[in-house]
Amino acid sequence: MDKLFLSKSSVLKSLLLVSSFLVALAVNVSTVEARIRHHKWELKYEYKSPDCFRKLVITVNGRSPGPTILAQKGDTIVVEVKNSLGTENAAIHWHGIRQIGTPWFDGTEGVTQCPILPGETFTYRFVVDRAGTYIYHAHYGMQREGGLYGSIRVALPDGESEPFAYDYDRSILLNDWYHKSTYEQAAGLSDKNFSWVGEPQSLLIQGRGKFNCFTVTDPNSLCDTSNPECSPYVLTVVPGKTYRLRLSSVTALSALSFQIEGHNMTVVEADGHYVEPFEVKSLFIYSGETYSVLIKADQDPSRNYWIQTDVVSRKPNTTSGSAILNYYPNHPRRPPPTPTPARPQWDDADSRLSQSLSIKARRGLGRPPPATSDRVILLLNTQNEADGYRRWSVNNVSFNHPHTPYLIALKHKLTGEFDQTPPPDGYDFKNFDIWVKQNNSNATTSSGIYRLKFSTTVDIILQNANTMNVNDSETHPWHLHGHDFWVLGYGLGKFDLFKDPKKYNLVDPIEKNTVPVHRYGWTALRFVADNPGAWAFHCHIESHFYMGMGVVFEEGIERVGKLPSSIMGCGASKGLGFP
Ligand SMILES: *[C@@H]1O[C@H](CO)[C@@H](O)[C@H](O)[C@H]1NC(C)=O
Ligand SMILES: *[C@@H]1O[C@H](CO)[C@@H](O)[C@H](O)[C@H]1NC(C)=O
Ligand SMILES: *[C@@H]1O[C@H](CO)[C@@H](O)[C@H](O)[C@H]1NC(C)=O
Ligand SMILES: *[C@@H]1O[C@H](CO)[C@@H](O)[C@H](O)[C@H]1NC(C)=O
Ligand SMILES: *[C@@H]1O[C@H](CO)[C@@H](O)[C@H](O)[C@H]1NC(C)=O
Ligand SMILES: *[C@@H]1O[C@H](CO)[C@@H](O)[C@H](O)[C@H]1NC(C)=O
Ligand SMILES: *[C@@H]1O[C@H](CO)[C@@H](O)[C@H](O)[C@H]1NC(C)=O
Ligand SMILES: *[C@@H]1O[C@H](CO)[C@@H](O)[C@H](O)[C@H]1NC(C)=O
Ligand SMILES: [Cu+2]
Repeated sequence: MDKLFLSKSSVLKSLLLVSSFLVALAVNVSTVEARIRHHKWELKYEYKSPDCFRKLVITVNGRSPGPTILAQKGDTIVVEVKNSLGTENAAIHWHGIRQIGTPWFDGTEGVTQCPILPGETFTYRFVVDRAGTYIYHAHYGMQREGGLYGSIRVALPDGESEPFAYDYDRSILLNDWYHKSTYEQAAGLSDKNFSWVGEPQSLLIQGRGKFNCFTVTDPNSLCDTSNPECSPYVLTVVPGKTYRLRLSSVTALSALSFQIEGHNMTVVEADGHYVEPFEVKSLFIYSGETYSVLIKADQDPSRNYWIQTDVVSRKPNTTSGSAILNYYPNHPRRPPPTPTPARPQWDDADSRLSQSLSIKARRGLGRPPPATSDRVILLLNTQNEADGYRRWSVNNVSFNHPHTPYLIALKHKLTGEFDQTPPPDGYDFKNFDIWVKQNNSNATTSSGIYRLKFSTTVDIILQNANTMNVNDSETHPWHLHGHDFWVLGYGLGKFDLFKDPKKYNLVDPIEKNTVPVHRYGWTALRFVADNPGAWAFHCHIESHFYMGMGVVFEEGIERVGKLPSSIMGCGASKGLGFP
């Protein structure tokens, strides 16, 4: 018996050896064979009716949202973008991809590249170095809200598995939708007679929404609620199975809630990082954020359920966005027998702050942040006027980007191309009243940037305040390019430079690339400036960034390799990069 047992165990051992060899081989094969994923895209304006109202939409290969990029960690993504927009420039940002070693393919017009001119083809080439849920979208003017966006899903290498189990994986993009063109909106925002974009006309789930066509008064507009382009998105589930939903928000303005009638969701991933799981009935999601949630199809399978998104944080004037959770084999178009779920209270700021605080790194899988930082930058967000124009400013400086992209100007030492005075690291913190209606008509505009010492640790505190309207403060989702940051804390009221850092979470902070700054509140972040390049950090609300709510960080520019000539051609970069 003993002998048999022994020999059995040695057989087992050698089996184990063989299988671990196979695993190692598989790992090596997948690293060696990290694939090149080649995509050919054409951008076009086409008439579409995503919410039943017909308007010109930017499509990628005929679609909006564009095609989903599927890849495995370590793969190289190559996207050949042909700009067939006719009379409009373009640039595409790969949101959440850090572009390590390829800062010139971040896709941020004015920061990392010249725009892609109509008729031209530009090739992006970058490595997806971490598994997770990401997005891509236009980063030229307010072009994203024209419809140029899509999902990126990066899987783990073969043989590695997620710290949670699921049967199926689905990507769902959330968006708000305007009927006016980007140009009408931009013209209103940049007029001295300021005209605000207003609330969106509808909310889209995976590119589909429903506008109430009866309210259309313009006889020339085409709005048809029976158009199949605006039939609701259907998520079909098999009873008993678990689904991983990869939710991303690309809204132009709105903070959203997302819920599925009768089903709780377990949050497991945020911006490509594992979250210590927690359950929600409603997920709050801000523009530029991505989450994975798990849902189990464990409810009465004889019916369908509502999937619903709503505007929160601003007084809504937009009907809910709806989709259908379809239990197989029910008919996918069969409406749920129940009324649509109640909206979460739009002004329930406590629930939103509380959810932000719940998002922690998964135990044992988070990277701890450096214990201290080398530099602290306080960024006060205010609304004001500059030269008679309504603007958003950071430390009294409203951002205007120059004609020559920073990356090129910095690398080629074209010092005349942007303001060499860096914006301030803080503001008159003690005396500033964040609760009072802002009344500063003398903010300055500048193209100055923050120069960070390479490899240093930087803390950023984003401080929110009242706008130029009485009793009004808005939620701003800030997005950092080229990095993830640790979210060290959120608070309400004025940040206290001496007391609040003592309460930072240095144990299990989540890493993210986008965070909300809550109304009248602050958010503290920490990141290491170790990715050579020039990186935008800005409010992800289209009109806010357009109105100056952003900054640029430079780090390690001397380490940036030779810039590809394809990013050049505008401003002072004309003729650069050509022998
Ligand atoms: C896989 O690659 C690693 C490092 O590249 C090497 O040490 C290891 O021996 C390789 N394994 C196999 C099975 O080839
Ligand atoms: C300012 O714009 C509004 C529409 O947004 C218009 O009704 C008004 O006449 C304009 N005022 C001036 C002085 O141009
Ligand atoms: C609210 O929506 C209605 C109907 O679409 C529209 O007429 C009105 O201008 C909107 N109000 C605001 C403040 O956006
Ligand atoms: C969802 O969570 C709530 C609160 O934790 C609980 O009361 C409810 O029963 C859960 N619903 C389902 C379907 O699990
Ligand atoms: C706004 O600033 C102007 C100029 O400093 C001042 O005259 C005015 O009283 C201020 N208004 C308020 C409401 O603070
Ligand atoms: C911003 O500039 C205005 C006008 O120059 C000044 O009154 C105000 O104190 C400044 N605010 C801050 C926070 O520095
Ligand atoms: C803005 O600056 C102008 C010119 O420097 C000055 O006359 C005016 O009083 C300033 N206004 C405020 C509100 O500081
Ligand atoms: C602003 O808020 C304060 C405090 O809550 C309140 O006393 C005041 O009436 C509000 N003002 C307006 C115009 O709503
Ligand atoms: Cu904002």
